[in-house]
Amino acid sequence: TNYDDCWLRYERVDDDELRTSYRQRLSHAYVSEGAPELGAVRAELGRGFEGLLGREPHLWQHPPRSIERFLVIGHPEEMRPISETIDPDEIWTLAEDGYVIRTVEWEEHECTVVTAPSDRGLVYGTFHLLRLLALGEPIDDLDIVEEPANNSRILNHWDNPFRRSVERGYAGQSIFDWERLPDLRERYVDYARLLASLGINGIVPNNVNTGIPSRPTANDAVAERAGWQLLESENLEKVEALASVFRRYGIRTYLSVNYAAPIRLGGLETADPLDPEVQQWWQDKADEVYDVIPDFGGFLVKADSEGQPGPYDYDRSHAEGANVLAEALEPHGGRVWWRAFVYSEHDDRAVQAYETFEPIDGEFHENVTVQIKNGPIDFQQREPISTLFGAMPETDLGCELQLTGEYTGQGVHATYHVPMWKEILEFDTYADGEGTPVKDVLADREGQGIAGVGIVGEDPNWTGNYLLQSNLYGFGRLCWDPDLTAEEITDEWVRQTFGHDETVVETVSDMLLESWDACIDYHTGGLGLMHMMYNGEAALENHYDPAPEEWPEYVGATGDGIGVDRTSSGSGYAAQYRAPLTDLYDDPETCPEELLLFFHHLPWEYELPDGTTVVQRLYDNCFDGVEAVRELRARWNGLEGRVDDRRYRHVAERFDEHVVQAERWRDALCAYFYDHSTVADENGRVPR
Ligand code: BDP
Repeated sequence: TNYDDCWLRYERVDDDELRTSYRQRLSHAYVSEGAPELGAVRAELGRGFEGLLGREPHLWQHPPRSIERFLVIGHPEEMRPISETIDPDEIWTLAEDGYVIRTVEWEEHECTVVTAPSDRGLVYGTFHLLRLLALGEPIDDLDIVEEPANNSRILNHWDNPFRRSVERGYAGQSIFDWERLPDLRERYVDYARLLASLGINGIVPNNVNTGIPSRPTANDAVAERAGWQLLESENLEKVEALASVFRRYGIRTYLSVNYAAPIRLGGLETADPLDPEVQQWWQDKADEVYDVIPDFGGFLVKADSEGQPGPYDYDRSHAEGANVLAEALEPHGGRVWWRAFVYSEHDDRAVQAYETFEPIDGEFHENVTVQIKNGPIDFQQREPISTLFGAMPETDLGCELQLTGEYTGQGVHATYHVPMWKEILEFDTYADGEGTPVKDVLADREGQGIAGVGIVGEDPNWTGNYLLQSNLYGFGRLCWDPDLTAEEITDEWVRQTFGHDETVVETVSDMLLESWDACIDYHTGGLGLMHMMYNGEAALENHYDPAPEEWPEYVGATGDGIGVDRTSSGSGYAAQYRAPLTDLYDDPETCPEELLLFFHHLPWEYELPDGTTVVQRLYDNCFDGVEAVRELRARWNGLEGRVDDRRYRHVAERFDEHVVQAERWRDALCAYFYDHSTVADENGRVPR
């Protein structure tokens, strides 16, 4: 193909001993048949072994008696080498998506067994085995038992059907070609493979902005966001075609739907969720969708947010709003993912999601998941963790993360999000006393999980900047196992992507792991400020260039100080946390420095614990951030000759631009801090 294989490159294993051992154990494969997922398993084995081992496996429909060692993939009870060596109860009691990979002795044979309670589990187990080979791990004595921590692991595409633009996409057009569907593209299969290799089990292929704003808008991007049309009867066949590809890889398809669909599609007068005709319309629509797509996942909804219609149009609560869809999906096993990203005119946007949702905890149907962005503002470089994760014990919750780098340098800056996501998932909410991190809140219940705003587009490398493939990889791995460390995930990605040259592995890993800190420093000054980007008048706002003066309410710069008072006595955001956190953030002496100005408005010359003033720290961090990016570039440049030329040059060019942009941010921010504070930089770097 003319696009990249990402981490599924399957390059030849060049260690002779390992390759020999892999070949001896795996060249003959007895693989169960039947389900479409097993077709995917066989295809992947063929592709993987051809690359890694230089030959496709011999596939058997019965145990190959004459072969000493072989691979067995199938369900327990179905195949003797499995049923006679592994207690089926062990498998049937695993989570549905779990699997076991084990070396067993069966009769005269040594078998490598991959088994699982579901077809999807067999897909995951197969990809895991291939990953072991790509990572050069020994496989002589395997005993791996895996279960995903999170039940739902979903990608949200902000892709606009029909025009194929991608909202906040920086890697070209949408890969989904709705005009041509139900005709399929090879690229769908390859995307499904990438996702399945990580254990992603759901996709929403269309933007949460589905068009039809309840208020008229001058924004012509809205006309492009015609996602509501996918629910039209004649388009469901297209959705099913796409779903049929993803289904083979264990991935369920969902749709973003527009809350006013009963009006727009059904010709009703209202979309009031308490109106019986509206309820009937959703039920009929759900029946129709499931007739065409029997394993349809459900609906994702952005309601009453940024011009999208919602229950507030009818004075109904968000629970009433979500429940009507939930009732329609319920008989079919579908689920509503209802976004908590709701805000309107308010002095402090940070407090709004909690004010909207916390009071209605417990009022949602069982098949509704409230999908909460990681922070209270909007995917900023670093935010405190949303108060809602600790505030809705009676509701199924999902965490929404952003893979695409809307605020972290888009397709240019090499900003790796995994360290940020670790910080989010490890954050202690105190929801159930000390030791209730976000990852446990999410893993606690079946109707929960993690959703990520996608990053791929038509670009040959999928993600704009090649290095940003790591964000898709890391997202999937963390959804599966949030206990993995950032270092482990990064090492896996680099080895599968660039091979095992230790200099490359170490250099690229360190670069990625340090990139987020640098990004925070030059984009924000590192003390919790945010939202200092340029918006612009264009159809879709820019959100890339610096413009600290554009959103004064988020920055709180005045002649006497900077930051926003969000303490209990300020906007009240800090008071939405559980008690120990409220106290922590309320007091500038205990508030973590990296969030200080998010919670407090402080004098420019307020002294930090080491004696440096706030304004001086802002200057210093901005300069340090640029230095760090220069350092990243230098380290990448040191890899010339160790990474193939095409990838080397592509990334090197991005780094040249990354440095330029980091300098622009530093200069714009420092000038702004100086203008308001009139305090000179001690080191004379900021023009006066
Ligand atoms: C903001 C994006 C906007 C999205 C919105 C959302 O700028 O394009 O539509 O989030 O999450 O960050 O709905």
